[in-house]
Amino acid sequence: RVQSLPKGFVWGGATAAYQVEGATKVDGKGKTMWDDYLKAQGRFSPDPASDFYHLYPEDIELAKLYGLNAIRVSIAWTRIFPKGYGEPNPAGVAYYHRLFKCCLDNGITPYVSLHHFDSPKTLFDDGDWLNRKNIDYFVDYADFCFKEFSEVKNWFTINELISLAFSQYIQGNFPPNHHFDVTSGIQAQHNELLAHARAVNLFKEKGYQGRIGLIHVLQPVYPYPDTPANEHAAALEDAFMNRFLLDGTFKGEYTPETMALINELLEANDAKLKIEPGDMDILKKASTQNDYFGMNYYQPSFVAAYEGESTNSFNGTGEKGTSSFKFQGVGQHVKKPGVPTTDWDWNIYPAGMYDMLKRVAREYPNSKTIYITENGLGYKDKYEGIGQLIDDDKRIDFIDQHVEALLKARSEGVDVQGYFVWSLQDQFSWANGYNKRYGLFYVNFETQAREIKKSALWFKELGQTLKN
Ligand code: BGP
Repeated sequence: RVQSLPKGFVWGGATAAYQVEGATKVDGKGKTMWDDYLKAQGRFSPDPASDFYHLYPEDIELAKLYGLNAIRVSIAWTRIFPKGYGEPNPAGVAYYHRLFKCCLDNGITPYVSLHHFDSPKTLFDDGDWLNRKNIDYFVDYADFCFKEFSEVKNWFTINELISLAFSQYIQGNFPPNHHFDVTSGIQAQHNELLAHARAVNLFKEKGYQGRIGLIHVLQPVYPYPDTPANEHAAALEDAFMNRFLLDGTFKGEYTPETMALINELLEANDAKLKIEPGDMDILKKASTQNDYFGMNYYQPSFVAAYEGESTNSFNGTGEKGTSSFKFQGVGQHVKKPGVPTTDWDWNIYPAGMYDMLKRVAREYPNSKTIYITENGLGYKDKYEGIGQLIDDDKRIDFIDQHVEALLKARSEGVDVQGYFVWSLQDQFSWANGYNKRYGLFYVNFETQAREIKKSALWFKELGQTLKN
């Protein structure tokens, strides 16, 4: 077990606006790409989620009580600009000032993302990130927030560019539910990178105070079994999931080696990427100006070569063994014996975090300081009644092993300065609903009462080592 945290370590919990706030129809909020979609789907509602819109003082208080010194939150674009652009909505602006004040008053530093999977519905209908006009609107929104919320000193532009592109256009579990639409999948990645880069360049040009970066979820891809053909499959998937975005972010170019892999993957799928004149200059300029890097880590994939047609099935119910993923001309996901998986078929593999931290530090020095901005275990926690401690030893083991991997990388020179558990409290999961819980604090979604999990006690104990 991890015994103590390094001095000055950021020890936080993560949330995202749409997953915790609820209150999707109040105070002038505009619709996101999710509202009508979830309603039509009829599986679960984003209201009231964890009702963080009203209960944030309680959750911040809990964070403080249980030894956290930081929180990740995101601003809902549609609370500020209900249509994504136009006149700002004063009630939305006021809400975030109240939230940030509450964090700061309690000694909880807010780390704030501008986009966490919740594109405004109006812009989504117009093509979302595939429409370059979206980039202009995003930059205007970012500029407004930088200026308005000067109490925020730690910014992230976009959360998990790949998850959005991949879930929307490849895996098909986020709206608009395309499967293996590879052209859109790669184009969305490039366009999101441009939006990020333009926001960073603007932040620096205008001399805003504070730090800025973005968040990538990194998913190491290992060949299994380790043969030359499977190694190549792993390299192809890695290029699509990690390398293209890391290159674009921290090198300001897609290197020839990266593009060779990407082009092979595009050709195998009859797909195209369009880069317009000037795009690469924007990426280049931003590539050295990120102040830090937020790395989310959950799991690796194990991959074997695959030449058949693309097909997949997404496990969004927690019925173990129901997922599959086969990507034409790229590879197929396989299970590696001995690697445990969750009920949602996610591999549990802490060494993957270590490998990725080392790789980023080695290959992308412009990433500078790294924070683990999400890591955690989705689990069907069992409610024990009001005031009863919830036993989540599995989660403690998971977090403990990952923090250990982080500290190992750190002891070998990787500049990693913080860890945010996903998630602070139980919340709404985009494609899985409410039975996939991640929180340190249990949320009774019927009553909105919070209960303490054992993992919160564990978190507190380690948090206390920061005070010594
Ligand atoms: C990340 C997202 C989060 C969150 C988490 C867990 O990709 O940034 O928003 O939901 O993964 O994923 P899930 O809810 O699908 O289990």
